[in-house]
Amino acid sequence: MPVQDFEKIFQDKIDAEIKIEPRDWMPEAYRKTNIRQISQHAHSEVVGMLPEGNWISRAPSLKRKAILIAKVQDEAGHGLYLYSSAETLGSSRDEMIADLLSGKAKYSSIFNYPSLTWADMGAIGWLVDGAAILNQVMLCRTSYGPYARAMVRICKEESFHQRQGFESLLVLSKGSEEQKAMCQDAINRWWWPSLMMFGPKDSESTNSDQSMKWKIKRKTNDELRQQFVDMIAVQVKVLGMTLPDDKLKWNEARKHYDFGDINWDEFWNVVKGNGPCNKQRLAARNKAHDEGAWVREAAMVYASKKANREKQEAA
Ligand code: FAQ
Repeated sequence: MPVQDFEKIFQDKIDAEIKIEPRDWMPEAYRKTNIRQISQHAHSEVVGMLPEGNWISRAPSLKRKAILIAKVQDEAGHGLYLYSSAETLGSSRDEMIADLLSGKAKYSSIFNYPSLTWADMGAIGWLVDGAAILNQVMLCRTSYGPYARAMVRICKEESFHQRQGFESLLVLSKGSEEQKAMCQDAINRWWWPSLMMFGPKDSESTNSDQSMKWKIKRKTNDELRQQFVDMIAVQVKVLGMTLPDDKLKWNEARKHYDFGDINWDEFWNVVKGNGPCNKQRLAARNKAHDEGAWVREAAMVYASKKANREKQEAA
């Protein structure tokens, strides 16, 4: 069959909302862009543990500590589901991790900002997980089956993450003057980087057009960003706090909130590796990888001993 026929069958499936599965024929560019996006997503979950890991030993109560540990563990689990999903496309986990550790692979810009106070844990849950969920709810319907199925479980956990973040900020927002100020300061610092999580504006997004045709993405970067602004502009009022944007205003004609300009120079600077914590994040991942070498070696030896034993028992 000529390749055009394969391409037509593939696109017809996508148009009919039939999931693409690992053994199905797919264009090489579809495979590659899924590996790119899923592995970047997995790396984001793994690097995303670092800003929060920073506060586990300093959480203000046993309850907050238990919640934070559970959340950070969830992020590790998300990374694992996502690496497994990318592996079904023929990329090896070792390859993907090596690209992360060398700085070749991208991960979300947001995790290159420092977590300076306890209120940052609430702001990350509310804003960062909030932004992540909007994007990930759409990915539950992405066209590649293993990615879509991984996202269903991830979204359930992210939704708990966002609610715990909001609740934590709600407590601070009703506390002492210092706690209120800490809450507002965290919102001020995390607001603009959270908007950047959705990626460059649509006119600058190199992958969006093709990814929308292949239904890898179901909404554009700007559509999701607007949805996020509309959601948070309302929720911030419940906290009695403000967002650091003079131009934030309800637009009755558009039925959306207008908002100010994003600093795209800052975004690209962070994406290129020059954000406040890029070097620190990569150094932490490399250190963890080096120090975990003995665990990987032990697991391999155990697996091969177990396989030998099973072979002997079967003989
Ligand atoms: N940071 O053409 P587009 C989380 C790159 S998970 C860095 O628009 P695309 C959970 C992009 O890769 C957060 N780079 O790209 C959590 C591309 O470069 P490339 C992560 C970015 O793929 C919470 C170039 O710019 N979520 O937070 C960023 O169509 C709390 C051009 O951009 C996902 O990964 C950025 N923000 O759309 C964990 C979701 N934005 O690859 C711990 C899955 C763009 O051509 C604590 N990913 N770039 O060299 C996606 O939905 C998409 O990949 C987008 C970008 C929407 C992120």
